[in-house]
Amino acid sequence: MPEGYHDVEISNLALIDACWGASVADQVVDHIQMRLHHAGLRVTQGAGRGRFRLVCNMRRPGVVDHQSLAELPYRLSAEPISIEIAANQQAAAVHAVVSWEGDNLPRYRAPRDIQIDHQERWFAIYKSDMQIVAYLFRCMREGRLTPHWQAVCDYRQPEQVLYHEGLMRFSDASEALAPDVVFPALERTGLASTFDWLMVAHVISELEFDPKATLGVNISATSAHLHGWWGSVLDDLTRRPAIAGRLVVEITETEPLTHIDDTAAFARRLRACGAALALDDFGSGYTSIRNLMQLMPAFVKTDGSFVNKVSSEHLPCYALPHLIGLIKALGGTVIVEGVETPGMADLAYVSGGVWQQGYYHGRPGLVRRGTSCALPRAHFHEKEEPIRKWMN
Ligand code: G
Ligand code: MN
Repeated sequence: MPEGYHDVEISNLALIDACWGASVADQVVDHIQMRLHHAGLRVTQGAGRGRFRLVCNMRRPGVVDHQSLAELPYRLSAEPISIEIAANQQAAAVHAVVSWEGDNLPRYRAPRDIQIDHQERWFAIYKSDMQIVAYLFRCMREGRLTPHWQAVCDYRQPEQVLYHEGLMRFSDASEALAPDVVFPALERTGLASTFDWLMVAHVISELEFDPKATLGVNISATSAHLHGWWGSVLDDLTRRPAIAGRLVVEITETEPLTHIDDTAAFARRLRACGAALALDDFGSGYTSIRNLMQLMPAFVKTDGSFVNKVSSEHLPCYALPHLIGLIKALGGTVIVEGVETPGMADLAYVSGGVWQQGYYHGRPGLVRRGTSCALPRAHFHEKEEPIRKWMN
């Protein structure tokens, strides 16, 4: 939570009003107000509709602690607000995107940006996105999402596993919603960080449950900072090094990491508590070498397109060994993603990629196969200052 901010706002209230009308917007305001009361907070009306001033004495123990305040916007955002009657549709719900006012959070996409990004199409996109995310959060609450695990294997001994990456899937196999529809909807509505918070909690509880597992969790760039829910999670991990040492956090640059100093501060705290950072889909999207040097991730996962292009019969592209060489020269451990065939596995290996992930080694599944070794501790784990290898 940004120091000194006691004001929260429903940042998608105008959008809810435009899409579903004023009475639904009023219902959303009432719901959030009620939830704030239930959280034990005294609330006064902030400057404007959908804005609340939290009147609480944070020094008085037992009233409300700093950590639960930091998580408050995410808890409120994850809470579905039924609009069944207003929408005249069974199970229809919306989510209020609750955030601290004052914009201290590193800002990536916010709900309001959808209007700028999609102009006259925004209305239809927003309604459909909200329907998707409301359904997703409902499935999560009702246990209708199942974690699937995909191993990162050693090419030479595929039963040797670096870690298993966790991927949430709908339990119902006939579910038509695919991850490449769900995740962009989460990003566009501003609810990706709330989903990440639930996912990280889930993977940590899986680590508690299975002391032999080493597990990876994906978070979006929007969640990679210390101003939101990570503070209390990292405090908890610091107290439990046996859990932290088995956790890998994967960040994808679906958005350019414009708040790189915030992301780097997060990366340092993560390393300090013994967990590992992985930069996902490297080489696609907005990846920059400079970011790699600032974040010093233990693992860098090359985007699946690279191994795919090396093995392409028409127009092969031989960037993979150079990309792997670059990452290694900078001090990272490489994971080659998207290995689908024995030929691709061989090519990735001769390109320098010992650690591999992809359908050839195993699809994401319910059962975790193979044995995890302790995560290799790169030498920069020991030091706080950027090592020469990364910064030169
Ligand atoms: O961005 P990230 O690498 O975390 O995405 C993982 C996604 O990639 C999952 O949806 C997973 O099912 C998919 N995936 C895993 N292995 C392969 C593969 O070998 N080929 C392709 N095309 N997709 C894969
Ligand atoms: Mn990943």
